[in-house]
Amino acid sequence: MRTDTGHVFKLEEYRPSAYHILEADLTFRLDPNATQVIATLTVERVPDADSSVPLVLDGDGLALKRIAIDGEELSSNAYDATPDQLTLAKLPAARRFELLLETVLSPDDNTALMGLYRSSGVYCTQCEAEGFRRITYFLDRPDNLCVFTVRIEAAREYAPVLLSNGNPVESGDLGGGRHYAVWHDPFPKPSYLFALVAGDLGKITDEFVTMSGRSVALGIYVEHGKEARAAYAMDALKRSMKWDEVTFGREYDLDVFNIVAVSDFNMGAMENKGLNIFNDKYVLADQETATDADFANIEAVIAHEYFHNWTGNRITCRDWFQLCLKEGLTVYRDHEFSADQRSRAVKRIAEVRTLRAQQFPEDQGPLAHPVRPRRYREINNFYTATVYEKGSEVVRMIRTILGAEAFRAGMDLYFERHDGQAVTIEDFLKVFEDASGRDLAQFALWYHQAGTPSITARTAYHPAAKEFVLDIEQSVPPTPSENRKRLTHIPLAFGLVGKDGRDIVPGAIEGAAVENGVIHVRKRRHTIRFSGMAERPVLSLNRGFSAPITLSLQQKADDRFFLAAKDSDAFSRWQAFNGLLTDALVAAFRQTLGGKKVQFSTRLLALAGAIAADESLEPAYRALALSLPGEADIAREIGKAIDPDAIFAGREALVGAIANANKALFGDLYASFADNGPFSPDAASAGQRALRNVLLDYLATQPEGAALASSHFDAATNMTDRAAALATLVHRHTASPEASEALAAFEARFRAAPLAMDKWFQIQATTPGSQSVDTVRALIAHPAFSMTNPNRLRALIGTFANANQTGFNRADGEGYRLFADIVTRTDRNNPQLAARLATALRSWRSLEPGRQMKAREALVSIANAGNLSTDLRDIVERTLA
Ligand code: 0A1
Ligand code: ZN
Repeated sequence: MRTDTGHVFKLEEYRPSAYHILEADLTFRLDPNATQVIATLTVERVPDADSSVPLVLDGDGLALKRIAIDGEELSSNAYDATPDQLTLAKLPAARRFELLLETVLSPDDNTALMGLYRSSGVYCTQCEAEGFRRITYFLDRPDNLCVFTVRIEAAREYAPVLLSNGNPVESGDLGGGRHYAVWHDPFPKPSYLFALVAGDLGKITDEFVTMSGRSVALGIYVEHGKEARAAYAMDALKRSMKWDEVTFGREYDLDVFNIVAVSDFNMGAMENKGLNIFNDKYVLADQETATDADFANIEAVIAHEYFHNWTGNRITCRDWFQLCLKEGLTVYRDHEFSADQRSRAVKRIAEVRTLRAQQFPEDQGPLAHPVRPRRYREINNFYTATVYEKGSEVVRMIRTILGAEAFRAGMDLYFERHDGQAVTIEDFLKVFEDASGRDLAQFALWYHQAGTPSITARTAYHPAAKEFVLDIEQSVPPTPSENRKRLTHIPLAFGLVGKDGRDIVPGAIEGAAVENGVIHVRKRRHTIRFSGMAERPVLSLNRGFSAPITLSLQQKADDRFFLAAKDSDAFSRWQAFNGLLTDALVAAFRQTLGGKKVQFSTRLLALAGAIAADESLEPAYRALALSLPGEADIAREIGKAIDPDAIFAGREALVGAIANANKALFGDLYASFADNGPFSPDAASAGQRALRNVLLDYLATQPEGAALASSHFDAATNMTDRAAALATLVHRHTASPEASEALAAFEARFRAAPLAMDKWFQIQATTPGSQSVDTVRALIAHPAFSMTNPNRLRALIGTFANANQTGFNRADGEGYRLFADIVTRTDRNNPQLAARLATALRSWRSLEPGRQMKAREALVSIANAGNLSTDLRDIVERTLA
């Protein structure tokens, strides 16, 4: 493992390379501890570069066995090879030459899961962002586009399946129990998209006929015996391929498209050209082991990786500062796909909840960075919610500003102009300017400036003048190393809602550009006058969350209740109700802290009942609306001096109050959903299960709650219901015999199913209260747990740190200490995973002073552990700064 050099990479220091690797012919002779890699690279000096410019190739922990140029072995004074770099100072005068490199690798010792490693005996690779340099020396940068031909040799018994990028060319026997396969990818690509898989895997196959009539052979490879669980992923793949043709005119370009599921993977999945490699949790699903959320995630991740074929692979990033170019855009595309496949309003609400829960705290804490950062020490630490989720919101805003048609014209131009190139955010914005004739210079600040902009708004109605006046002010709070912010272009979708719930169309509008229901806020302050308003409207602002901002709108309670019941925009109705709940929860927190009795308005409790029973709303929507803001959401709203125990108590009080006020109604509704027929993972059926399970959680606060949840658990015929009932039992009736029996039954049933056991770990890791630290410590010793498998570690430790506010933030600091210990231990094997886990401490400064001190001590203990990876040191130092 490389230790930290402290080097900071800067956007302005980007320089094109003097050399280009045009072709790479790679031969892999696979062996668990001594894999031989022979790379024959066709290298070309760029036209105006001098042959005295050395060729410097990236490496990471490599051992060079052989080196030759144009067939001649090099003497040792002709090059300088360290594990992390190969420098060739004496090069042929000819511009083009062939460089041969031989390295030897030990996949079984690769615990970082970057480069070539083995997962459950299967050889696989992960090269984004800088993993290819752990395989051979290379220009391991995304602007070097290269044609790869790959020959894989392995023992047939252990690795009957041999896969790489592109199309299969040849395969055959080598004698001695070994065999080979050759793959060729005609599309020049950066090294981060290289992939190889070899192992003994089961397979399902299918076919997709593209819009121009070409047949593509589809394959999904999984562990033997798990083939049936890949069917949903295959269906999602075919729907994704079709959708990209219909929605963006994008056709698939190779003869084959393969997906491989592995059980040890640092992230969700990887878009390697023609050979996507997936964390198996985003491939495997059936009703027995996967929840409805798992099915939805599989659909989204399959689509995401597939969509990268155009947004990422055919058009890639010039450098890693441009990561959002492919990620923000591809997330936007997968969001749209899911919205089209499911319910648009429900999908949007879920996206906004995720954005607020994950990106807002990042943007408001020590790890804040622009969507396109200008600096990094370790690029692995920039696969963040800001780059992905806020990056997607920025693309969504471009569409809002331009309108659907000009946006599509811009995307068409992007594909036409930049196919086969490695480009920048400036290139991306330019296509939309060219396609629409609009100036996006001010808008571009969304990419360059960190921080969540905030809008404050006030309204007044003047009946005599029939005028409605809206005052808007924008500001962006300072973030680390960016004190002064500039004003950006914020597209605010809005409606002026009349008494009957319908939008009123105003007469003249003055004070800001307003087009198609969108206010274009560009200045610090705007006073917007709507004339011809015969009645006082209620303002519905930032509809559909058209801009990722925080909004403080001074609005009377009556108006908010009105919007929650009447707004014609479903998202805004949810937003209004969610805002009312959040305010009630903040008030409950303050009452708890002040030792006062916690009280809620009967109107709010009744509205919860009305939403639950509103047949005009789809069940999935009702379920989301009734899922109260989480403890972390409430903490973010409060902002400082957080006492998680008081937040928890206030939230529990509201759950109880809603349940008490709506007992009979919830009971009847719950019963009405009881028999929902044979299982189907479709969105409508999932919505019914979601609503029924939310109702169960409320009903479980009542005297017969444990018995009800227990029978729900026993009667469950699918994982969604089983896991929901288990969570309700374990969280609401922690010490009850029903909870222990259900935990034992679940464990007995799924002991040998790791992805299902992850749910068992997660549910226990999120049990509220201080004793959960001990529960987590005990579970670390459970035979199904593993300190090296990323999914297990995230399920138990990641979930505990991110989703158990009262346990993790235990007042004596024991949660932090346990966490710091695991993070430091993980860093020795897998720096990327350790660094990601460590981000759970990013909001430590908003805690009350006692916990703040304890959290800081934990961070300092990690920093002082010695021999930290660049990944972990970068996160810990920025968090403490
Ligand atoms: N490009 C992938 C994300 C990814 C990034 C780094 C990885 O290294 C372990 C793996 C995957 C995506 O957006 O899906
Ligand atoms: Zn991606």
